[in-house]
Amino acid sequence: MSAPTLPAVSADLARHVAQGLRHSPKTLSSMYFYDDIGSQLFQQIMALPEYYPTRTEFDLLTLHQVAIARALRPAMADEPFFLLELGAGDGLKTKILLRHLLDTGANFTYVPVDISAAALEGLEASLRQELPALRVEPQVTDYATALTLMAARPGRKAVLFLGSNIGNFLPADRREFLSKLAQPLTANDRLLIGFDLQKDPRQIRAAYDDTQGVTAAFNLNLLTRLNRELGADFDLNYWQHYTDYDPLSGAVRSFLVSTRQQEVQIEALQRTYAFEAWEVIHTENSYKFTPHLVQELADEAALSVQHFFTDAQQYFADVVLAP
Ligand code: AVI
Repeated sequence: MSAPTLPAVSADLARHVAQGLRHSPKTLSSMYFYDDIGSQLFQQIMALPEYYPTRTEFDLLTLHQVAIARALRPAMADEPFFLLELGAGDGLKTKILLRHLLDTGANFTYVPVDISAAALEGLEASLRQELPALRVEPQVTDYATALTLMAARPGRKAVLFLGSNIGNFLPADRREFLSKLAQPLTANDRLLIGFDLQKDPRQIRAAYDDTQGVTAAFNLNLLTRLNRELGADFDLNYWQHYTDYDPLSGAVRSFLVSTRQQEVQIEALQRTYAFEAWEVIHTENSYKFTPHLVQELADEAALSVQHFFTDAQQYFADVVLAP
C-alpha cells in the first residue's frame, strides 16, 4: 500500500513527526499546536485566571503606549513605515498601539503575520470594524517566510513579537532567530519583543496547568491533529497533559504522557510507533527570562536595548531593540 498524497502543510507535519518520533525522548514541536482548533483553544488560555502573561502585557502596553509608540515610529510624523507583527493572533494587545498611532497621525501599514488563516481573518474583520482607517496587509505564513518577506520590502519597519512567543524557542534557536530577525533591519528600524519574566515558580507552573483543563486540551489537540491530518490512531483516553517548571533553566516544559503501553499507527508515515507506559512526548518549552538574560540575548544578536518597559509587579517586559 502506498502512502496517501498529502497537502503541503500536512507533508511538512509528516516530515516533522517522522523526525520527532525518532528522537529520544520523543518530541513534537509546539509550532503545530496552532491549527484552527488549537488557535481557538489558545484564545481561551489567554483569558484564563491562571494565565497571567496576556493580561499583564495588555496592562503594560496600556500604561506605556505613548512611550512605546514614540520609540517605534519615525521621528518625522508623516514618514511612512511598516508595523509588522509576527504571530499576531487576535491582535487584542496590538490594538492599543494601533489606535494610539492612528490617533496621533502616524503614516503606517500594519502587516499581521500568523500561521492560522482563521485567526487572521478574524483579526482583519475586527480591525475593519474597530479601526476602519487602518491600512492592513495580513500574511498567512510562518515566521521564517515572514522574515524573508520583510527583508524584501524597502522602507522603515517596526517589528513586533509580543506575548513571550520568543520563550517557545530553545536557547540556541532563539539566538539564531533573533540574529536572523536583526539582519535585514537598518539603523532606524525597531523591534519590540515581549518577554515573560521569572517569578514565583508556583505561579508560573499554574499558568500551564489550569484547573479548567484548557491547556491540557490545547496540548492533546496535537494528537487529534495527527489523527485527522496524518491518519494516526492516537486514542486520547490513554494520553495525559503534564507540565513542569525548572527555575534553574527558566523553562516550562510540557509533555504528552502515554498512560499505558500502546502502539500507534500513522498511516501517512506507513509506520507503527510503540510507547511504553508513562513514556512522554515533549511538546513545548516556554522559557522565562531575567533582565540580565534579555541583555545577553540582545548582545548576541548585535542589538541594543533602547527601552525596557515593565509592569508594576515586574511580571513581564516589552523591550525595544535597535540594530
Ligand atoms: C504562545 N506562547 C507564548 C504560549 C506560552 O506561554 O508559551 C503558548 C502556551 N502554551 C501553553 N499555554 C500557553
